[in-house]
Amino acid sequence: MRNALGISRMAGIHKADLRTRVFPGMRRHWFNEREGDVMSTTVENIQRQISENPILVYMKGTPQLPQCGFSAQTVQALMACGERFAFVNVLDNPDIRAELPKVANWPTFPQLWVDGELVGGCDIVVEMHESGELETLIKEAAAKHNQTSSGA
Ligand SMILES: N[C@@H](CCC(=O)N[C@@H](CS)C(=O)NCC(=O)O)C(=O)O
Repeated sequence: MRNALGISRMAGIHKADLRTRVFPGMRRHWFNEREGDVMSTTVENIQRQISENPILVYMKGTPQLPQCGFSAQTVQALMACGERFAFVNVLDNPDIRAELPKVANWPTFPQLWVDGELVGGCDIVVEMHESGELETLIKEAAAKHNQTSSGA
């Protein structure tokens, strides 16, 4: 599914928001927040998160401690793919919880975004996981990103 944000890659280097974290746990990294990000609007922060993180899930709670069954099922499917992904806990970010459904044209959480595009919520992710489609999508996104970041 195409997202409604019309996001394009942003020029320059942006460090991810503090509130965007990378899972799985043993290799987890917390990114430093750019000073300027404090001045950004919520929509700008969302756009940056989506453009900087090839595999990103907006969820309730954290991958270790999901606070909703839909988010739990989604991260379980995602973790089964074995690739690093970023998450944003919308319970810690009420501004993002309020804005993202409007700009994404998707009313609920979780939301999985891959390569700047909205894949869908729990039902779609679980269905794709069962068909094997999710793993293919995630592996391809991770491989493409690894290639790009190694300068290949
Ligand atoms: N069928 C949806 C279920 C998700 C859902 O209903 N989420 C609700 C409850 S967690 C939600 O995000 N409501 C809006 C909100 O809490 O901000 C899916 O596939 O993701």
